[in-house]
Amino acid sequence: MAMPNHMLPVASGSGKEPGQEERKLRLYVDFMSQPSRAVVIFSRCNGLPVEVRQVLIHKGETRSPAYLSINPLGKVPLLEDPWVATQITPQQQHGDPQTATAAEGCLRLPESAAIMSYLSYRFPDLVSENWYPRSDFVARAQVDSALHWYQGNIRAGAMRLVFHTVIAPKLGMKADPRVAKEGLNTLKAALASLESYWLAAGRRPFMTGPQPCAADLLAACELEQLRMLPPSPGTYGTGRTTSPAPSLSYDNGPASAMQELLAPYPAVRQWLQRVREVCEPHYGEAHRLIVRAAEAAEAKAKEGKAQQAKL
Ligand SMILES: N[C@@H](CCC(=O)N[C@@H](CS)C(=O)NCC(=O)O)C(=O)O
Repeated sequence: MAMPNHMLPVASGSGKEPGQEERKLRLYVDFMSQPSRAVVIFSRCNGLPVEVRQVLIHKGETRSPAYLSINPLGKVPLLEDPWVATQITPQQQHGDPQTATAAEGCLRLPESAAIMSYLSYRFPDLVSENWYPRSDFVARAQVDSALHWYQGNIRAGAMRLVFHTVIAPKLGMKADPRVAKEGLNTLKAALASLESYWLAAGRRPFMTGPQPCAADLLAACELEQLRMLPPSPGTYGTGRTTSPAPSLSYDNGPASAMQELLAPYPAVRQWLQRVREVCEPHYGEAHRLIVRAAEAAEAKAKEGKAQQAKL
């Protein structure tokens, strides 16, 4: 693909040029962030020359002046490609548009879906077409369609539910139970569409076909966030979990609220397991922190119950 004029030529393939050290791109992430994990897993599954740098949300690092200077949006993930220069417009510099002049800077890209699409074109020799198609525009449109749907449905539901149930109090923010409930309703509708439309009730192994794409990764990582929900039988569904429970053998983390939510959707449960298996060992590694956090929360809840029982 022709490179726009304002960009410097970039190395293709592995990121290595003869006689040069490996040129690494930088990926700013927090492993508690679902789109961050998806981009890390994508990079590792495809063997990309990407250095992961952690920015801890709970420590306020996404709002620190140092991080805001490279990403004024204050969000992770962010990809930095030091080998691609872009013209930064006066508006992007946040300076006075009357006096500021355009400056050279390196490419800094927010938004997980855009990052995965960029990496697919940036490293065409490494990223297999199924993750984000380059040559088949119909296949690409299908993946784009799944990516857009994920943002407005799976993420919109799960993120609001988890944020307004567990994350907000942890960050010292006010949780709004009404928003959590709206998130739960959005998530249930999204799970029903994932089951019947995207996975064709189990006839389609992944969201857009026989192999996983970027949307499968994002949606799966978003659903893993449900591990953080406190067990509360009956809150998220009928109170029933699946029997047998979905295989969580790779980590054995607590997941009862998650199991309750996924109970009515057999194709979704099988698909989630498939995504995990296809992406191992990177999937398990990227989820280690969230599994540990969920285990700690469960232990604390049990301790609280035991204390109450003593009173
Ligand atoms: N749509 C964005 C979402 C980015 C986002 O919301 N990131 C959250 C974590 S999941 C974040 O960085 N929050 C930190 C903050 O708001 O300070 C993507 O897919 O990359």
